[in-house]
Amino acid sequence: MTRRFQNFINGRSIPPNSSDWIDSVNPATGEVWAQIARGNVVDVRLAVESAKRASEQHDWRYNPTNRSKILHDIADRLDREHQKLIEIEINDNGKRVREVKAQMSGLGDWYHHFAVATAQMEVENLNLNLDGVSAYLDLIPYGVVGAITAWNSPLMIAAWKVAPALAGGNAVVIKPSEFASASTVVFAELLSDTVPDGLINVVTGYGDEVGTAIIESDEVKKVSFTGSEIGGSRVATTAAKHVKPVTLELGGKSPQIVFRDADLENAINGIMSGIFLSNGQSCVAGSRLIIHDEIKHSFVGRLKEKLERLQFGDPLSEDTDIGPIANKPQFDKVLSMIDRAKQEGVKITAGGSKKVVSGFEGGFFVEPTILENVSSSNEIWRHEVFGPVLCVRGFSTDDEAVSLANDTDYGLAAGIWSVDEEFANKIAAKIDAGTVYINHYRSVSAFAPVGGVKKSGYGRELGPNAIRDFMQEKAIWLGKAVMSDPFG
Ligand code: TXE
Repeated sequence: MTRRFQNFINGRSIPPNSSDWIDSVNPATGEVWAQIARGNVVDVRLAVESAKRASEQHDWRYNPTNRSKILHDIADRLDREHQKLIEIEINDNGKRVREVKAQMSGLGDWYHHFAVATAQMEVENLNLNLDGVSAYLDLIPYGVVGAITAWNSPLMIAAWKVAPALAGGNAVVIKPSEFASASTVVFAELLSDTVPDGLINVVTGYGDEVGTAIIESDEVKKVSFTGSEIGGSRVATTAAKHVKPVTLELGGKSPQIVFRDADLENAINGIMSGIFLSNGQSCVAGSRLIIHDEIKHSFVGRLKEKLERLQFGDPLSEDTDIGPIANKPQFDKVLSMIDRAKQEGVKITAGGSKKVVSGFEGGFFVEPTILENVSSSNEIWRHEVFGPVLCVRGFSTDDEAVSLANDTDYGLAAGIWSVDEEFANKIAAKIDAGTVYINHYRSVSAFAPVGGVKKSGYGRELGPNAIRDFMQEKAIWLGKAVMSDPFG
């Protein structure tokens, strides 16, 4: 019997109202390893009602000290038991165990961070610069927050929404990607005796069924989405009909600019980390290398040498450098985009094909790929692949480098490699992106906001405003003097 992952509502695992299930395919084998509940609007209604009740509990809504304690309890539980989540997530999205271990061992840190942050929040008195009145700012929870997540890093993406949302006095209904839902369900089950019933609910299923039902529910007052541009646009459209705020963490086509004076070993590691770790399945993947003409050939040559040494294999093995692409649609998308690039005259300098891995013949493996002779009109330059595909273009002047970097409809992240930090900061100021890394790439911290400009979405996650983004400001005024007769 295939293992089944049910919805998690009001502190319990329950089967889907539809009695229908969706197969989960292990991308390393291409075989079904589990099934998830095919949730529907009835499940969503149950989850939202449960979340509403939990969010209205006095000791939750009005007691940040209690919220801080529960967030610390969540973090402690994850610190102790995150190992139970590792294999589950890898079975779903094929990410390498070395990366997933690191992500899961740090999962509790996101909840610790917001446990501390919520305890530090203070009432803010407003300087009205008016006589006879004073005012202060009250921050009130939305109540029920919908969190819609993607398959590339399900539990880290969920943590960036759930931890600040709970810190802000809300309850959440999470809809993970139908391609990788299992670890989110197990996460909620793991916390069942740590978190008051109803604060964390998980309804699995399709985006246009469960996702839409969450957004359309009257009691869901805010939606936080991570996924594709088209998914985000549909989410925002549905939300707009219900006058509901959304945060959109969408795709990117992030540039990495390497100047002549760069520390090339450092830059090579930064480029490899940016596009070939996680098979480039990261929102901030540095998929466009923009490099000075004088160093391009040798730099690309060294990248190729590094790629040739990488080992394909079982994502559960510590020896594996390259695991499978996360799911079949994504596997097909990556290969078809490479094929179309070839037809458009792009040159394949490395990789470019699927890889048959011994023992994993049914897996979705793709060779790390380097493309040259790319022009601004090529699809591969304009659109997110979300795969291990690096486009390379040269430049001769600094202005040309900036112009190429900004030659995109997206603006999530960018990398700048130059030992002249003053110069690098001047370039960073000209780059349209939510995050710019200088002589570094891809790190994240709860203290630094994450998010994009242009078609990479809007709103931010993490950073100094993360909790406030899940709360609403209410100005409370106090009259200090008798009001004069307005018609006197
Ligand atoms: O995204 P989707 P997918 C990009 C990447 C990838 C593409 C598709 O380019 O190739 O998106 O990936 C839910 N109403 N990124 O399929 O479809 C859906 O069920 C409500 C970049 O994962 O956007 C899932 O839970 N919900 C991104 C979530 O949205 C809807 C990370 C994401 O699914 C919905 C992942 C709807 N109409 C993919 N449509 C990043 N920047 O990190 C879908 N969903």
